[in-house]
Amino acid sequence: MPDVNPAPEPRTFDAIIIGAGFSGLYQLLSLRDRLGMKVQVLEAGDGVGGTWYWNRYPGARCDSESHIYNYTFSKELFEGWEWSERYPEQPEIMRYMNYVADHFDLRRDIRFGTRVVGARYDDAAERWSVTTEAGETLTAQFLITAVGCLSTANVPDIPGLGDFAGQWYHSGEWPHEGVDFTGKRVGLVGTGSTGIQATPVIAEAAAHLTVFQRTANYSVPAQNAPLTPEFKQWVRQNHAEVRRATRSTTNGQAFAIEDRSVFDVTPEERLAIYEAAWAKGGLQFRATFRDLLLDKAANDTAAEFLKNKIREIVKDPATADLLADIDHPYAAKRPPIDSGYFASFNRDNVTLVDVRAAPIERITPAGIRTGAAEYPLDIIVFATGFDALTGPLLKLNIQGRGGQPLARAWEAGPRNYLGLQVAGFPNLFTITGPGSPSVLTNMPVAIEQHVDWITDCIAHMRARGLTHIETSEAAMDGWVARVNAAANATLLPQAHHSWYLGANVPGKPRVFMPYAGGMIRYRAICEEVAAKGYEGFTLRSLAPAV
Ligand code: N01
Repeated sequence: MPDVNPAPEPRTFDAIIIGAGFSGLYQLLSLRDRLGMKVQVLEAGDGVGGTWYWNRYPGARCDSESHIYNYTFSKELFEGWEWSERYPEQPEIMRYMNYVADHFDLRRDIRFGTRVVGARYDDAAERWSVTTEAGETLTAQFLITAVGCLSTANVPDIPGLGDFAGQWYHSGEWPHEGVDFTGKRVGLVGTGSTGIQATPVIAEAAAHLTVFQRTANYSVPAQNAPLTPEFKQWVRQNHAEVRRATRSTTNGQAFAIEDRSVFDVTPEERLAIYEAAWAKGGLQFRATFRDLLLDKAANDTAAEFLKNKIREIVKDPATADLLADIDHPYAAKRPPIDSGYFASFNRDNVTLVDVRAAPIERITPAGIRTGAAEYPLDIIVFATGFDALTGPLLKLNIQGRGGQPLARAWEAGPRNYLGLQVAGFPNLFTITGPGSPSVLTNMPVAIEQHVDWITDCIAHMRARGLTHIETSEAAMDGWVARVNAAANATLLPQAHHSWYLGANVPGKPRVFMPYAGGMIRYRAICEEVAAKGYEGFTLRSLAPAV
């Protein structure tokens, strides 16, 4: 006779991981296959990919070069994949993520279409209790967030958006079926990395594109191209070298920052260096001199070069002036790279609108109205960025010991230890959390380091019969001071409206969030903490029940 009460699906786990992007997939693999733990990944999307699952906007492409924008922990995995272009496009990254999930049979432990709406530390049980949007509750000893840094869309609160008669989209929540711009009048708000990638692609398709610029931005050409068969072969045969290279640089990139000052060379030599870097393209422009991000006078030379390039490319002098009217040091905001951004403004169907001089006042049924004019539009694209770093964590409604909300603990800005743990939130690990190098690096390198550290830490605990780990207020105070000192040693805080500082979200505390001391130093600190028996953490074992 069949069982009338079949065993309910197991809802208790050793670890719950939230998110199935780069971080979640590797964390699942590490805990399940390395440590033999019972793990459940909860993922809001219907597939793997994380940030790349949602960011499908036109022109979406990674700014790290493809051969280093992947995992390097497995030689076999690395050698089984081949990228097609210097910079991978979003669909190719999605194919890669699915390749990884298939290779390690990860999907069986991922629950898709499952959005986490709450996570509470149960003081009595000393376990995490996680609630999904469908009302289900799952519990686990460890809770690990793998929610990414840029996964909470920032749609500006502009009056009238609800009245717009056309369609509007945010780049980070792009419809999977795509958007047809043919014959449409499109307005694009935002000129960060996303707007700069999307502009040339939308301009090709739309009847007219109006770009609403509040803050002008630098950009260096990506010089994207298909990879040659020789380069592909070199990559396949050099897994160890790629891994070594990306682990030996400050930013997790394959290029090192040159050990020379802007002022070690003559102006002519400097110009030749900048020209060569411009021709080579990509983020390594910022690695041409060691003091670009340390000394304003040094930075000014790069800024001037890049502003001159804008004036050379853009034919209309008034438009060129507006695009080159940049108010922050080069690379103090995340430096974009592009494929034809400035040249797009030479097209007859592209217009630049200065919304710093005349801010957007409201969205009308017909389009966007600024202080100077009304622009009729069929489609509005918001490339307005994200509630970065803290947004994706706070959205989870995490409550620690005694029901303390993470939002309250972080009222004045994020406070944690190594970007990994918050006092009062035992057994919670935040992969690439604020206070870690994360967005200042090539993300897969930072992710592998965090996941390896967390996995080693849990292995250490299990080997000793320890069940709980928690950091302290004192450790957090010390770390926050180091994060601030690292940022203040650079020009990064000088971009007052950058999302690194939380300045793009009204009401968000202004705190420089990522650790700017570099990946090498950060890795060494984390290794030292572990070597000293997890200094700054208390490890203990739950008293056995009597
Ligand atoms: O967002 P942003 P993003 N009215 O915050 C403007 C990563 N990324 O999506 O500077 C008018 O940088 C805002 O103006 P201002 C990368 O780390 C990676 O472009 O606040 N304008 C700014 O121009 C990147 O840094 C890749 O004055 C408004 C823009 O919107 C991060 O994502 C590709 C406005 C937002 O720029 C975020 O980039 C793309 C308003 N009310 C992105 N509100 C790859 O590597 C905001 N803006 C693939």
